[in-house]
Amino acid sequence: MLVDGEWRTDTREMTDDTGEFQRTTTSFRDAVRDDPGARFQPEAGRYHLYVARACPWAHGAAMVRRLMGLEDAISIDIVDPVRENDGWEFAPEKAGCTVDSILGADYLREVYVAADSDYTGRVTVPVLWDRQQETIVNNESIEIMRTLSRAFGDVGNGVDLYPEGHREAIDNVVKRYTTRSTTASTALASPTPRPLTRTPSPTVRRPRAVERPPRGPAVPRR
Ligand SMILES: N[C@@H](CCC(=O)N[C@@H](CS)C(=O)NCC(=O)O)C(=O)O
Repeated sequence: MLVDGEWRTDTREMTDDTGEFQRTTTSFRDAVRDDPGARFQPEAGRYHLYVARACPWAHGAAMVRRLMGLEDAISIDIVDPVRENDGWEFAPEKAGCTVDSILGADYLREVYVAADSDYTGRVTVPVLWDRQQETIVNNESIEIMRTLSRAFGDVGNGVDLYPEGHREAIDNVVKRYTTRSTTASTALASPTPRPLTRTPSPTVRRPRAVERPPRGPAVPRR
């Protein structure tokens, strides 16, 4: 995480002892509003989304961008899905990943520091960036989803993702999605919260840069 704008690796992960996800407070909590006094006004070409395809929260933001027909209006960059000690990294050489087309950064943390040089907190995806004010509008997925689904009526396809008659059901899903330590798919699939069973998840590693030398002949056992 970043502490006063400096990268630190001696901090805890966002999981508790059982491996459950622990949500921490995010810092950039503004919204794009179609309102003359708003700091962030809806405009095609002004905003940019940073996501990782491995992240369910970022995936939600990317889905709303697409469902609302905002692909041309809101650009997107995709970090390496494997996050290592230096945090989210731009790895355009990998399939499905991109450069940072805004700042040319190597790591997403540089985007956070560009928004706030003293930033303290985790460097998470998704991030909604404003080209005009050169800052992060918001880094909380559910709020980014709301912004994308509500503020860009004249820019996107006008689909209503919050229709009358379904709002209570939607709010209930959102509440569970944001308050329980579940993945979105668990929250959507089960009508009542169910205990999480713990299964060991496979460790994903980068391919080795240098191939191991071939093993020598096996030593026969006695
Ligand atoms: N508050 C965030 C949580 C997002 C989040 O935790 N993203 C994870 C990936 S799924 C992340 O970027 N983790 C990096 C870290 O914790 O250092 C949201 O819902 O937008």
